[in-house]
Amino acid sequence: MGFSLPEDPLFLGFDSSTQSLKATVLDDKLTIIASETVHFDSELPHYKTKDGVYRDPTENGRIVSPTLMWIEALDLLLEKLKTKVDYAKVAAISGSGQQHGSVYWKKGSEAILASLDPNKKLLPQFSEAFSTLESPIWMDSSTTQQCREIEKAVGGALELSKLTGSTAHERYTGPQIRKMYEKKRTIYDDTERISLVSSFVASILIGKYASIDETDGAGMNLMDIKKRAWSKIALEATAPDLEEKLGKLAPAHAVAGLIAPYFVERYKFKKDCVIVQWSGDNPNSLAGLTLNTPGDLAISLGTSDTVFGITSVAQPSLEGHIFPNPVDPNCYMVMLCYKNGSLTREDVRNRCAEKSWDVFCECLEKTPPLNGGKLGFFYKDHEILPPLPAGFHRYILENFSTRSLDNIKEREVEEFDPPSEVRAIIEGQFLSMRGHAERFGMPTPPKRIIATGGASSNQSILKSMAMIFGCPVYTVQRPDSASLGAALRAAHGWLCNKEGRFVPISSMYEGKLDKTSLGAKLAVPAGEKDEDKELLEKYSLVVRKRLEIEKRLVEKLGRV
Ligand code: ADP
Ligand code: XUL
Repeated sequence: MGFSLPEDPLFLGFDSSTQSLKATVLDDKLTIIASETVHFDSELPHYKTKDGVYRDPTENGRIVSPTLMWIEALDLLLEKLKTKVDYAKVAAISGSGQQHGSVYWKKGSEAILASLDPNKKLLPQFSEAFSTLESPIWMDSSTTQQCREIEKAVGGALELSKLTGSTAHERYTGPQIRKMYEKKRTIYDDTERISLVSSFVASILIGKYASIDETDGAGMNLMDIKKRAWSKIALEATAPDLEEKLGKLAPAHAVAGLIAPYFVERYKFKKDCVIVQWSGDNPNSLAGLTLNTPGDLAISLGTSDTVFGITSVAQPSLEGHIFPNPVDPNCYMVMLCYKNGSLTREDVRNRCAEKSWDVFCECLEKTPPLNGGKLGFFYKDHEILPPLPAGFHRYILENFSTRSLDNIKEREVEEFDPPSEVRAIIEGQFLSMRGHAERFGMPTPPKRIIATGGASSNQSILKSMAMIFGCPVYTVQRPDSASLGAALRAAHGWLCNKEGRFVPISSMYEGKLDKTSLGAKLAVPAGEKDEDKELLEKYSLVVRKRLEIEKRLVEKLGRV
């Protein structure tokens, strides 16, 4: 049975990401009718961010973003978008936020949210609303001590993972909050509400504190993944009086509230426009890519690189993350996350390919698959997976034509020639993703991969992905699946609200996906020739060799 949407409505999805704020607007046929972006570094240069963030020179691993920049970006985006979209037609809005980042609302700020003056921009009205103006974000790696303390308090890393879906990770919000409590007690005590980036923007849109959604909430080391409720044990292990500062949890498809009068008066949104719970960027991408088959794998190549899929059983382990599926309350999403994604590819492009993606592609095309045994580990920033400090490690595999792992030896070298360096970063990233995805129980080989994120527009990169994983690679119409997913979730939340019950999201596009802007298109077919299969076998060997070398690097350089 299909569901029809109201006549002529529009659905607006935002994505508040590391480097930009984006918006995608869908009509009732689920076709993209408009999109817009505000790029932080170039359009809001007065915040002096680099890649949307500040890397604190005085504290190793501390990375934050200016909270007010995200608000000014919203002012600017709404101004830019109003020339393209009739806001009065928007039936529902939802959004996506970079995961884990946190915002600290000062005591008394809910009153600010409730009384916004439509004659003024948002920015000046929030200057006194936060107990700190610097939001810790997902790139931060300064909370190792707090991670170990929390794990110890709950009975170990595996116990925490079984409870919350992940072992403690530096970027996760719980360890970040604990650090705030331990090191900046006044800020913690002055705070009445802690929001994630997702619930923070949703709060502005509804004019009161929005709940944290259960999916993004799983990226905090604070939520019981099975009960989808705050875990008392994890809360106590993190900081006192935390539950009241976090507020309630809500499912991702729930309505957070009606749009605040500010937006009705200033931008002419309709009073009955609903704000559907915002969620994290990876969960929104999962929705936007319409991932609903366990054999499908999605790879997002954005500021961070992520690999994700869906599963009906939650089996948290020491590696990877489990979150509730944002569009299906009966299942979960599994995910791996790499910090060294696009910014590290850009670093290699700038050093070895004349700062040009075209030259970067030429390098990839003129070097052979397997790179003559040249294997690279490139970490411009402290890496999450594996947990290794910044550094570059290059090896040449010898006796590499053999079929046995034991015979392959590696020799460390200082540098590669520029084209090989380019191939080494791309192959290295995909070999690692494949190895860890297999270890985490994701399908091998996947039935197909759907690629998204800024770098998924690069065909040469996708070709390497198809070769290393041994499956076809699909892409979506636009590489920005997070804001698209948010727009789709806005429509889904609107529908569930109208029906007064949960409605499967697939009912909105089943049988007509290709006629919407959501359909995935084949970008690179799987190699079917004998030589492709032989190549895949060799890559399988290199995956194992890479994990072996990686383990040694972690033993030598990683943190305890
Ligand atoms: P975010 O995670 O902030 O949403 P995006 O998904 O928008 O990031 O990706 C932005 C990144 O996309 C840029 O940092 C850039 O490195 C990368 N990118 C853009 N075009 C290409 C290309 N042709 N080849 C490889 N990478 C690209
Ligand atoms: C996921 C993660 C990153 C951010 C990027 O755990 O840390 O993918 O969500 O915005």
